[in-house]
Amino acid sequence: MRFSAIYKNTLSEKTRKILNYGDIIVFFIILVFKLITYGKEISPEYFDSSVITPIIASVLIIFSFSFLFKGKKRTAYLLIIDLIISLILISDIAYFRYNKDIITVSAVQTAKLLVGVKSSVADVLSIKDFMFLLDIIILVPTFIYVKSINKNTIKLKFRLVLFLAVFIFGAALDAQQFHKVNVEQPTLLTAMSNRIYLTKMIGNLNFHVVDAYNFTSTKVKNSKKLPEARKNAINNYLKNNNSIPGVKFKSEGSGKNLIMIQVEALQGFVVNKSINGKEITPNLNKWINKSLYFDNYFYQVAQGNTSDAEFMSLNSLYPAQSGAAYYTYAGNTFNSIPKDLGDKGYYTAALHGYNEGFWNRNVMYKSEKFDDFYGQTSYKNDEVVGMGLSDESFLNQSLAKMKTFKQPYFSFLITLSSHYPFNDTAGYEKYTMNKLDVGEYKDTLLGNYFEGIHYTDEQLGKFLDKLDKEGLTKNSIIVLYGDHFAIPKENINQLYSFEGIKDPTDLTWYEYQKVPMFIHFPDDEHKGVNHTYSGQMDIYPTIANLYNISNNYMFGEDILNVKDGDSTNVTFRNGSFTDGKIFYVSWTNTYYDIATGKKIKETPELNKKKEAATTELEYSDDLLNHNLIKTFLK
Ligand code: GP9
Ligand code: MN
Repeated sequence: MRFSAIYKNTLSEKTRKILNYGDIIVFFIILVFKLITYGKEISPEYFDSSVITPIIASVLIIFSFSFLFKGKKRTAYLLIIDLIISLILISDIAYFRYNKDIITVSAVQTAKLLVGVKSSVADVLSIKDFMFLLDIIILVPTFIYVKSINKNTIKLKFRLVLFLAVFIFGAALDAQQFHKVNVEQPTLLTAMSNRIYLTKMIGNLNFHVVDAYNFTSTKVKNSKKLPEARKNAINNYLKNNNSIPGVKFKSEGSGKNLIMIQVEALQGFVVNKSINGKEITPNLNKWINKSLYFDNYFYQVAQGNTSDAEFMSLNSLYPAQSGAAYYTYAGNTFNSIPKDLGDKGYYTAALHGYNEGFWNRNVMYKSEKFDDFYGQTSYKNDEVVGMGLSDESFLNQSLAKMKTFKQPYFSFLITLSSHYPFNDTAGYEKYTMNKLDVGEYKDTLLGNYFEGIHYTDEQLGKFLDKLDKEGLTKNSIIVLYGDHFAIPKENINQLYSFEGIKDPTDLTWYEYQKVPMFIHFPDDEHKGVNHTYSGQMDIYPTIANLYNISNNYMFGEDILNVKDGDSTNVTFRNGSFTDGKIFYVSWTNTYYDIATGKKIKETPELNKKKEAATTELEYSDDLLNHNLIKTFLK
């Protein structure tokens, strides 16, 4: 006691002033250290010095507020903040261990969906995680020490200046980081496709702030009660949409397995196309000839990309207006294909050899009622091509799993290797037995895509042939389709020049947004080409008829039992639509005659169709925003 008193008296005024802030300084250092440790723990693959800036920025903001308090209040502020952050980090680490992803508010909300029956919170936690609480050992004595020398001499004015300076500095650093993310991946902050990467870019604390903001803003936006009349209108509209049961193909799949394969970036124009005398997709071409092939089938994805393709195909609901439905609506009730086939006694499984948390699949697949999700951790990562586990290994391992599934089953497989920017040409070449010579297109985006999709085609061919050999094609219906474009709009001229297109219009662009879709029936039955204009919204209604499922909550139409003429109504998220004869392009408010390729004037009838397309999108939005399937099912 005496010693410390003497020691304190010997401190110069300046040192004493600095030591007055000792608690805040120690708090700052510890927090940054903890956040860096956490970052390293969850994503060593992304871990480099660039993670430090966003961490410092967010800590500076939190830390700036401590200048507003003094004495006991400051100690309380620092302790509470430290505790909250420690608990967040512990939950994050524990969640990561099980889900290989960052925890979100909606994941917490649907917590009961997340932890498998077998694992409890205790299983997921490890003693090591509580290290994040150990800093208390340093913090508490520091607080006591600072309190003992703190004479509360610092004036409020000065503290206010300090607060503002630190806050503004932190906010500016943060803004710079957010700007960087927005330029690099404009939809990442709203759609949250890759949360681990986002966390690296903006830091853990910012991630949780953005997530909480997204969650609350959706909640606030949707808090207004939907009038009963509106609910009834939507309910009636949907009932009407599927009121006439299909006659053709009815129940052809009943009792049979359903194998659905969503192929990464498989675009329509590569089908039956050759380069330097060699087919780009010889295997798909072969299977198309054995199947019912839909050659006017569009992808309809929005910001949710791959996840939107899944969402539409499995639910026949439109993608979210912004962001990804797989993230925003993961807590909703769905009447999905796995749910309805599950009710019929099917075993249902989703298979994808990539990070389980990507596109929030780990959460969403539970809501869609898949019995099981086999993600990255269910596969041996023995061969990497492109973004991750190679399609070859993924499909081989998936087949081995499928052979153990109780029949009848629904297997939903999502491939990966042919992912943009297709630059793992070394990988494609190494693992392709029948190499493709892309000639002058070598090392261009288009050439790389040809190599990538050629590789994937080969793996799909091997997989389908094996299904055949195993006799599985005899008692299964196979549906295969592309998820979305491969060649983005900004590179579309490469594609146009390859195709020899001279004066492309917006209609031309849309005509190139078709993706292959085929349904293979046992014994190659019903093979042929179906030219119906249709899209991803229409898969489920088609399957519903094939499997005798009655689902009143689908916006799409059964392609094999179209009501009027030769098209379903294909509506895109941006309001563009086609009825197979005309094409409306929303961003220029222009109608095209598909047969002539010429622009046409709006007629009252066309205007009505345009309104109808918008209404349908609004209905779908209301249905998702107010979780109406849950209400309707009651
Ligand atoms: C990864 C994959 C890619 O799991 O499905 O999604 P994308 O980037 O194509 O939307
Ligand atoms: Mn994709």
